[in-house]
Amino acid sequence: MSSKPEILVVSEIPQPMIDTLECHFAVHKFWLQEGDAFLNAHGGRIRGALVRAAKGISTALVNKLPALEAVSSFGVGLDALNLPLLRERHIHVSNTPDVLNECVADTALALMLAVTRKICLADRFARAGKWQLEAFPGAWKMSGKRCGIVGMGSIGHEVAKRATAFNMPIHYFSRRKNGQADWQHHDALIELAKAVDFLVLTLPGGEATQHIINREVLEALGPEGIVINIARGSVLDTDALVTLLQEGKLRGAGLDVFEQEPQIPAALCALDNVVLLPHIGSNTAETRQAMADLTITNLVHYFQHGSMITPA
Ligand code: 8YV
Repeated sequence: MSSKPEILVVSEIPQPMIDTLECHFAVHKFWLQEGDAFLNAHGGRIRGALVRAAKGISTALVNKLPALEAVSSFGVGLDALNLPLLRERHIHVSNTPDVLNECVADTALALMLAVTRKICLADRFARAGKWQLEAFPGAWKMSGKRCGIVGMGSIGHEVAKRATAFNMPIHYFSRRKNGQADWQHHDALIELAKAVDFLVLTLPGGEATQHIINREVLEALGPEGIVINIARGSVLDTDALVTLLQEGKLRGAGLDVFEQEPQIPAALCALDNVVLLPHIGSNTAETRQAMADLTITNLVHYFQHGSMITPA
């Protein structure tokens, strides 16, 4: 029997991460196990868990791990964790802040450009040989348009810096007035939506922000407005978004995250004025490596020193 601490990797992660983890821990791959049978046999010895931020760990599973001491999350979002329960049980929790800010912000800008300049449609048009038969329809300019950012955390700041390079005035909504002096802070989401051309969602998911971008906010954005979501599917009322897009009451949307991902509503797929991504905001080799290193280091540090490097 190994003397290494036993940990549970809850959802599938890349094999190189498993290989590194196995240097330090007895690793159980939960996604390959028969849930109850596995938990009956091993649940009482699991001391650490590694989870993917977008999937988290269910309350039911936490409750079946009585020896759990530490949860290390691969990603920055904490909305898929039951933090009150974990805190009540004095379970240490970490995530991977900052290392993914640049790539997630890059993804926001990629979506903004893709929607306004119809990049994906143009690619499909070119590949289908339509160029020889007809001209590609006109698109819209992005540079100089007003960029509204919802949530001015570290990712919001990176989006603002990039949008500034496109000569876009920055407006934002956040609890605190924490942007640069020349960025316009708005106390109300509706006011922000009325003042901008783009609404870029960079706020955390969870109960407090569930459907915060509702029909009223989207209507305030107006028929020339574009919604970009690189946060969580839960922050945006998808039904309202689809209805307004279908009715021509919004110009378009660029979405990296969805309410029921990996499922994407057929009504969204049927629209030409949306660009849809399979939650790839942080998915570059460089950033995923940095996230993997930090996720693993947090667990190793906890079991060596009793604390995590980036506690949540
Ligand atoms: C990742 C994320 O796609 O950091 C987050 O909160 O959602 C993304 O960076 C995901 O966590 C990787 O599993």
